[in-house]
Amino acid sequence: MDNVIKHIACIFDLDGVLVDTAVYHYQAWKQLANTLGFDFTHAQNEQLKGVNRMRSLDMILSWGGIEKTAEEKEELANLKNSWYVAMISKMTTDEVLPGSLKLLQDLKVAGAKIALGSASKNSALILERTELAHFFDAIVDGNAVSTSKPDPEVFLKAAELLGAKNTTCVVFEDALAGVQAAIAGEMKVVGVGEAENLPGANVWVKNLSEINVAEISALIN
Ligand code: B16
Ligand code: MG
Repeated sequence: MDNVIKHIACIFDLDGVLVDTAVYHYQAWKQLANTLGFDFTHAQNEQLKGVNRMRSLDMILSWGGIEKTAEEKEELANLKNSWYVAMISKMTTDEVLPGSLKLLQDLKVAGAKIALGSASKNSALILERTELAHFFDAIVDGNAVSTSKPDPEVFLKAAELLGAKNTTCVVFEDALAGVQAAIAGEMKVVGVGEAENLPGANVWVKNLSEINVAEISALIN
């Protein structure tokens, strides 16, 4: 099995797969919405999973029925990000989601190539705070791509940096846009969440404790 896994590339989404930062995104977006005079719900926050910062702001402003200029939007996105960064700066290794650390360790031992494929522009800080950075052979995040999931750019770039064929990649995703991006890139997908919310994934898990190296290997072979 070890020989097989060496030819497999695993590409991990960050927020919602390795760590739970959705709670911090929620608090910061809610603070921004409240500042602008309207509320922001948990259900709305769910819709922002995997969506990049500026697109998230556009959706929130439309929910609040507010229009802003490009310059004002830039300022609002920066304000939200400053609050968000203050929160994630205090993250600890305790905030790594169940099963993530063990799976990364097992994949490393088995010789798999490992990349990050995230929409976040704050991935470096999150990986540093949670002490996960050393697992990754390549990091592709919101700073490195020009298009957002469901476009496959983030995952195709990760595969290229790993020197892997896209058909030998397994993507781990918690957002529908991310699952769609992986499918568009002709990659296998492990959906982290409910099957009804992540149609098209090859397998679904509650968290990464529910899948192991042999099962990942079987997705490709
Ligand atoms: P930032 P992922 C995504 O990360 C989040 O799911 C999404 O809610 C967030 O808006 C996006 O990152 C951008 O984050 O403002 O930190 O650049 O799930 O693709 O790892
Ligand atoms: Mg995610």
